[in-house]
Amino acid sequence: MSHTGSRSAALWREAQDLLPGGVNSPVRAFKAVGGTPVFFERGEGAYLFDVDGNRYVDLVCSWGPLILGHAHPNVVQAATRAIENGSSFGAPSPLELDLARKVIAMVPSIEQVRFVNSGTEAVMSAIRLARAATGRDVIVKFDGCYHGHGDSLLVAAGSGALTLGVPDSPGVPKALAALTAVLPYNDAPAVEQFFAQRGHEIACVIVEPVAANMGVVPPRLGFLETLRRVCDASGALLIFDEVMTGFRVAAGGAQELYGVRPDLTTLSKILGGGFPSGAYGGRRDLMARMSPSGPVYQAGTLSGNPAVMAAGAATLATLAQKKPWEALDAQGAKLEQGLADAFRSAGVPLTVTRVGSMGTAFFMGDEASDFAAVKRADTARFGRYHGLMLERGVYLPPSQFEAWFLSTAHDDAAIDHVLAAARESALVLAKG
Ligand code: KE4
Repeated sequence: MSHTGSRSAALWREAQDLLPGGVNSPVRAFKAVGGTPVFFERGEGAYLFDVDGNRYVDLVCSWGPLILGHAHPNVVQAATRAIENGSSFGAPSPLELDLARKVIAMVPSIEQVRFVNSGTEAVMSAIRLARAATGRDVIVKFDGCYHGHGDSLLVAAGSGALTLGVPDSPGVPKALAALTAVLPYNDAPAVEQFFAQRGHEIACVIVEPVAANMGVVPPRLGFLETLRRVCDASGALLIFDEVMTGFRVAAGGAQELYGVRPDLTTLSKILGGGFPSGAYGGRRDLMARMSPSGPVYQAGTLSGNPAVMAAGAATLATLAQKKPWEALDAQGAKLEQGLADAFRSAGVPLTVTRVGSMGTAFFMGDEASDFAAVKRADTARFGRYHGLMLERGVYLPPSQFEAWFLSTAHDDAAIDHVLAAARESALVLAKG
């Protein structure tokens, strides 16, 4: 199967003229894996169909939102009904209360919630709130974690553990980056040391409770508890960025799975059922500070959009009814074990990490416990693997440092197809 079929290739040539780098989000351009992006025109359940009629098992699921698979009838019906009544009112509607009730019921630490339109916007707003609530400017993030493209988060680790950050993109002011400290993920002693020296300066710690933007790296035992403890001791707020893990790893996300409660939570992806969405929420005393109930400003023309609220509510209602998390974990385990077996028997080093229905296959032999470790993965070999799997009808995220996702539509037939393709690909890679 040629995945660079004539129509995809032609569209890709035109795309590069119309859009910077040919895409609307960088990772889609296949730069990390080589080859040219595939253009899709339809999704159905666990499958994507490209513009040349090729079918793929989709392990990207729009980077997480599609936990019910593509075009789930409950979501399609809800969004269609909503939009038939008009696409936007720019005013309150019952639909936003419907989704708010569901979010507050499902996410343990959320007492009040505000909807926005992306994960980036949710994170930017939560950080502004934390800075306002504490009167402090310095924030802490972790190496290898991604929290959207807000300036304060596009920051790399400074030279020493106690120094503050440096811009990770042109256009981010040095002065702003210097207000972000970047610590090593899963390194509780480094967190303790930093807070012992500078805890009184910190507005918040923001963390992916399961890191998934360096590939999936689960939290070490006690790491999240350490964050909770140092925040309590220093007066800093703890923000769980559950854009990926929210509603994915458990009904109440990672904070339910690991039993650690943040002060604020950011959400997106599954929240909107595949529509542009975002939310931040948490303790009522904190959220009350947001305009117009309080002085902290944040606004959005299409926040609480009726079609988005309807799609999100249908998604969460379907999850609450099906309670699919054990079944998703079982399918994830089947995929993890099958991949490990395929590459072990081919003699190709592979480390598979996973939490429920999200995981990563790192092309390396040692443990994937933090950013320094996963950076040793063989990205060239991953690039070849990505192409081999694409030719065998499997659409993997086009980067070694991303997660694969399963949906409730990924039945045994879909998983078996992926594992058959992986066995063939492993043998090809073993030949060098
Ligand atoms: P958006 O602004 O892209 O909706 O969300 C940003 C964001 C925030 N927090 C976490 C934990 C995230 O994973 C993301 C976005 N995730 C990436 C996937 N690694 C989106 C894919 C892309 O950038 O195209």
